[in-house]
Amino acid sequence: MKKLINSLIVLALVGTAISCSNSESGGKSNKGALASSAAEKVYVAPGEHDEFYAFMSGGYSGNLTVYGLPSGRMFKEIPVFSQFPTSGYGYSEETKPMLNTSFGFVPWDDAHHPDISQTNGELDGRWIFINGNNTPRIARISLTTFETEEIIEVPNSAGNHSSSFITENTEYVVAGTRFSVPIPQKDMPIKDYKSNFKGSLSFISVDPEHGHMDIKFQLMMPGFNYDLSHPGRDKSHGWFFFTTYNTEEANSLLEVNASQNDKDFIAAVNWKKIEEYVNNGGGTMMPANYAHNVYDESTHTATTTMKKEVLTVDPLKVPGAVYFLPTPKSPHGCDVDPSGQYIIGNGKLSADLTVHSFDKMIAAIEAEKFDGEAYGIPILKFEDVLAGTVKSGGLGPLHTEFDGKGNAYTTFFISSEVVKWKLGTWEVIDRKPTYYSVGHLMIPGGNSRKPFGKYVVAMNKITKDRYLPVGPEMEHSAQIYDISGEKMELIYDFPTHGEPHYAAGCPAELLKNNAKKIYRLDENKHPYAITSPDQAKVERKGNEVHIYMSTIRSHFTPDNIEGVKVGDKVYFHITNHEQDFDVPHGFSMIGQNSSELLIMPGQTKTNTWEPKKVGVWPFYCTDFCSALHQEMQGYIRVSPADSDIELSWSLGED
Ligand code: RUQ
Ligand code: CUA
Repeated sequence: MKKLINSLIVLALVGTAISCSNSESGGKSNKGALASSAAEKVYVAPGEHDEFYAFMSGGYSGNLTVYGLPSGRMFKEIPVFSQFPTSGYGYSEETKPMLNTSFGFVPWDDAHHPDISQTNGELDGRWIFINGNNTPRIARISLTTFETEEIIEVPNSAGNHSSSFITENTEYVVAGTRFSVPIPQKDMPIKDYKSNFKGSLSFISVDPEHGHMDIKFQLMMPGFNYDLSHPGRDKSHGWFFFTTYNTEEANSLLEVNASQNDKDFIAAVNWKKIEEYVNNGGGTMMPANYAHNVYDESTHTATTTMKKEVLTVDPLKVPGAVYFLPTPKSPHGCDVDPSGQYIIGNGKLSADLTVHSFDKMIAAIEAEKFDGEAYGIPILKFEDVLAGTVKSGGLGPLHTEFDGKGNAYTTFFISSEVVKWKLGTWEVIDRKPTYYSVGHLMIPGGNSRKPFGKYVVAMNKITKDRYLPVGPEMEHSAQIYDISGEKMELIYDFPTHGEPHYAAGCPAELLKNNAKKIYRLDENKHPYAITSPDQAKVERKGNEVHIYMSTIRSHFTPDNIEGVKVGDKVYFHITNHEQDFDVPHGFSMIGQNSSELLIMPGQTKTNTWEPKKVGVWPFYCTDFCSALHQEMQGYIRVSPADSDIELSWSLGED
């Protein structure tokens, strides 16, 4: 046991040493003639557009950021699981329900693995999905509005990490639990983990028209850690593959106790078979409690429905649906090549990569050649399913992507490098250092049938000396390599926000002409919307004051309001009457316990304010919207609670 710890420490130190030497050589080789040709490759002239979109998970920021490739310019941060004061997401009355869960309002998560919707195994540019790792959730984001439209909580899950990957016609978005837990949850001793805890793999159906998500079934698997997953594609469409670690089912000191087995498993799940079983009435409905939050674009409002049951499936009841493929050394990434033939397990404690063959797997299943079972699930023989081993010479492989030209690219965390190798011959073609300690990498479309293999982006965990220092914590660094030739060429570094784990990219053409520019006012069905500024009004209902407000360059209507009292709850329902691209107005009220609102053209949003002090209090527009933006302001007169001053407001007539 000690030995293993020691060897891990040695590996880690070797990694650091390599990092440092990389730093020097990298620094030098980036100068001179080479640097200028690299500069040309990433230079996007003023006014020109990038060739690709890149959506990078925000990790512990809980959000998703949008970049251009190859420029590395950040275009937007899309709030998903975290409140975002910049736009009022999670603060406005309309968007607060997006963050409801069975644990109450949870305004943060850890977002890891975005995946773009697909049709026939190719990116279709409709939606992007991303997982919330901490309080298990999946979000769906529209790729026309670039806003979060839906979040579904995943019950019976904990550490929703092998998620959110989608099947090749977006039939399902899949969520596997990293931590196994008692199902249903109950009070029990932790030491009784083994064989009592379970790991759920959730298959969440996606309605093809609107994208609405619904948990179709949860597969109740043995209590391992389900780390990452990818769908089969093309010939293996209908299957889903999950890496596992801690097949030892240890519950303490996992860095040692979960590294005992020489091999863990990739779980191969025939979801088509289970779908058929479920469609024929199979499975057990189990009581549950989880939130389903949906944002309606016409009312500009989200609502929460608490769901009360979930369909569970015992894998033993569906023979032929689940198999285990032995895979060395606590595999992390689980990646499937564009043809669907090769399933790659990246054993994070090994130097070699294990590649399984889908055809061999099917042959072994048909021949019923098993090597025992785990909790009744057949284990296939390692040699029978192995397609090949990549002798990489690197240390700590994590993730693999594909360029569509027969090559794969794998990141190595400990030796800080990207290794390019050939599918089928397993020979290493090239290797390039990363700065430093790379996690995931991304090729646009690199986990679909049709990758766009021009660039690979490496997302690194440690930045150190790559940028000017800004205190103890640096933004993480991404690096772009040109992969159009035989050898990779590092052409750019750029900082990212939060901790990007995975990313998804696509050609700009796929999205840019569909991006929404305004919300049409005549389609605005928000219950507090007003169709023109002259309908602005203020209503009192008990101690609630509802202000139906309009914004248009460069005034609020109404702008001055009197008759509000201490103890009231004031709702500002603000409709932006602009119908021009990129002309939002902002709204903020002194002393409000909330953020500003940023209201898009044609949209209605609501801010609340509970005045606590008598006086005359200003509000103003926060977005520099016109030459007279500084004039875009108003006052609320707040009188004592027992005052009899009538509500009144001005519509700008004077
Ligand atoms: S996981 S590198 Cu979610 Cu590999 Cu982060
Ligand atoms: Cu409206 Cu500034």
